[in-house]
Amino acid sequence: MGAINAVTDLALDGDIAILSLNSPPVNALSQQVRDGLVKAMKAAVENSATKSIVLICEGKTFIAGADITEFGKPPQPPLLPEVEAAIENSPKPVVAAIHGTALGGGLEVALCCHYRVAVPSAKCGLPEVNLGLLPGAGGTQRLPRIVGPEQALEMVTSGKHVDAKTAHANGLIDEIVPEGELRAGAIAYAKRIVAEKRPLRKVRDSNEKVVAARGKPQIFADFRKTNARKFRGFLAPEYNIRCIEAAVNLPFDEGLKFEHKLFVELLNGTQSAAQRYVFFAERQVWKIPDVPEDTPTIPIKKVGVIGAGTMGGGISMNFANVGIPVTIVEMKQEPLDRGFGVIRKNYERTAKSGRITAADVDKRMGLLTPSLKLEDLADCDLVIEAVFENMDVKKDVFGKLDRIVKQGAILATNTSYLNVNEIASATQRPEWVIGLHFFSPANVMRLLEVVRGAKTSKQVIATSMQLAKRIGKIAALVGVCHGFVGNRMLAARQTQANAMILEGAMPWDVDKVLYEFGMPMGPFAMADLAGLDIGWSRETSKGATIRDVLCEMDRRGQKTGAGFYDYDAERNAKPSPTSEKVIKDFMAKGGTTPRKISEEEILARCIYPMINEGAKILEEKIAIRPSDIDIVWINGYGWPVYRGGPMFYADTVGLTNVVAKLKEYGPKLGSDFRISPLLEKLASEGKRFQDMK
Ligand code: 3H9
Repeated sequence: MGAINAVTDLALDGDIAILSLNSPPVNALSQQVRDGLVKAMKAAVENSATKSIVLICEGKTFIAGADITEFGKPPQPPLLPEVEAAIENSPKPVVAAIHGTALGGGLEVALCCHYRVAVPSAKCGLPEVNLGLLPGAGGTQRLPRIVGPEQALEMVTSGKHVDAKTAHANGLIDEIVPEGELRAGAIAYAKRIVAEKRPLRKVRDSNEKVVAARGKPQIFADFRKTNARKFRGFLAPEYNIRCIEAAVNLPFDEGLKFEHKLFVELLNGTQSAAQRYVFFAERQVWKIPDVPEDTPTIPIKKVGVIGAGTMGGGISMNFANVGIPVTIVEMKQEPLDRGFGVIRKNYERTAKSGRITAADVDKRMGLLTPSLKLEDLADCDLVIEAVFENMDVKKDVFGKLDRIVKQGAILATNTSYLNVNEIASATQRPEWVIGLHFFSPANVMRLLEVVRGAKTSKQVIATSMQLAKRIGKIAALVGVCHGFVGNRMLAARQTQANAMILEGAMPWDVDKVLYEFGMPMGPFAMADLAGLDIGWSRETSKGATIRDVLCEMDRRGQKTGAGFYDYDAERNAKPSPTSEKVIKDFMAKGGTTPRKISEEEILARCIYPMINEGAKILEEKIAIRPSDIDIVWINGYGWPVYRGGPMFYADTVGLTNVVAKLKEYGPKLGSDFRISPLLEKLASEGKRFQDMK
């Protein structure tokens, strides 16, 4: 008894052995933890004074899974199945005592215990799918034996955590013990098991639920069909489904073998490598080298938003959702009323779907105050401007805000392109000015680009990042340049997409390639969705671009039923003979003979110039690290997570290949195109973006 190793301890409480783990931050199953568990189990079993064993964790959580940092390195014994066998085959009952989260390998270990107790705040889940994996230590075989194949399918493919109450109801947890009394509750439970001489219950032996689903392939066919859109492009959900199918159709040990085979395949594949990379990227993005974590922040108790349009309304909802009151200012009553109407409708739609209650709608609406006067923003702690994208207009607004808003408040612009330093120069307090670039629809999209001006104070940056977390966003800190990180790279892609439709590719050819690559839609479908007339006016239109001509023909995108595509009443897109003619006429006028452009060229010319732009962004220190760029693209533009973002993707392609292709297509990329020196340097040194320090 006593310390087994640095992270494992065994103690006696009467005849109950308490096996406790203490491996911060999340008690992940590192080699040391696995080793400790095997040794501690052996010691507990061999100790004649022990009748039962309680497995419990110190710190904020039960075991949160395998140690993800060990993946991709040679496995070090003892492996997880050995740990599990030591527990499951113990002749003395083992009780898992769960608090925080029992996730992945953590839940798999708990499933090898003979009984499980948890506090009400605990959660269980198999989130491996989010890392491009499947539960590879028996989870796919044991879980359906407890909760049934339907619920198991849902849990392993969504990765969602189940709360203790639900877990108790579906048999995953045997007993809920009072909050804060886990240890005592688990010991009491273990004593009861011993006193009542309960059997050594092994999940692996419980076949009732899986047998009941045998011969019903429809369960799986239906599940695949319902989720086809959500799973598009991902390998892991399908592999998880196959494993649950195996649990239903194969004996336990064969199911385990099948699971192991598929797990290894996923683990060695690029998708999981990408998704594991994203897991860490999402955590890195909050870390700002020159803004320490203990930088003081400003309490944000009241927010002002200027503009009740799509952006302003969406931005305001984020704050109301977390209980922060917002004053929304418009210049005229009519757009103000319209904006409030749209917000209410949005909330009501969410309420209808059951995600919030009718009372929530009223509460959130009650936090929003309409106003026609900037003066009403005087006592706000943060004011976000979401007015027309024009420098003069923005400077005018900031000049006024500077005079009206109290000192010590953050003045933020939601500009998506403009120079935040110039906007800040319209005030006497540029250190209080920052860009908060929300993505449309602002109440839905997870990304926030926090744009640091040359003079923005660290306190303002720290507050903005903290606030982003509070409203459920993922924030990337970026520097000032035209379009910041996301839109600047988007422009590089758009230039090529526009060029290619003047060389012979049709908009739907380009879109198809990007859709198949995994993007939610291609650039032309996206333009149609956004509206081709953004920033366009009939008065100034010169008919110089295809977009000009389409707008002049009132083909302004989905909202007018036509743009690059034709749309039916349900807004289904069809390739349009009209826009095809517009494009061909354009080419004829320019004397271009259309040529067949291969899918490979379309992909390379869309993606590689983006990567090149990303490299320039790094050179200019507009982004802190390559993975921040990937976070922007995944969360702001729907870049497929299983490709890890453009910079990670470049690493998988190999930077020398990227450079070679950029050189090959060079003459077609436009006279302004230059290869980034950083990209060339990394390529010539055989390095990856991930190797940048
Ligand atoms: C698995 O189990 C495979 C098995 O089926 C099969 C094996 C054969 N490993 O998120 P936080 C770090 S796959 C290593 O900010 P929170 C994290 O990087 C695994 N490190 O805290 C961060 O480090 P830093 C299945 C991990 O309170 C720190 O811990 N399990 C791991 O917001 C704090 O993390 C999962 O996928 C790990 N497993 O959330 C669970 N987990 O401070 C993944 C975390 O240096 N983890 N770290 O940035 C989570 O979902 C959340 O971390 C959790 C806590 C909910 C636990």
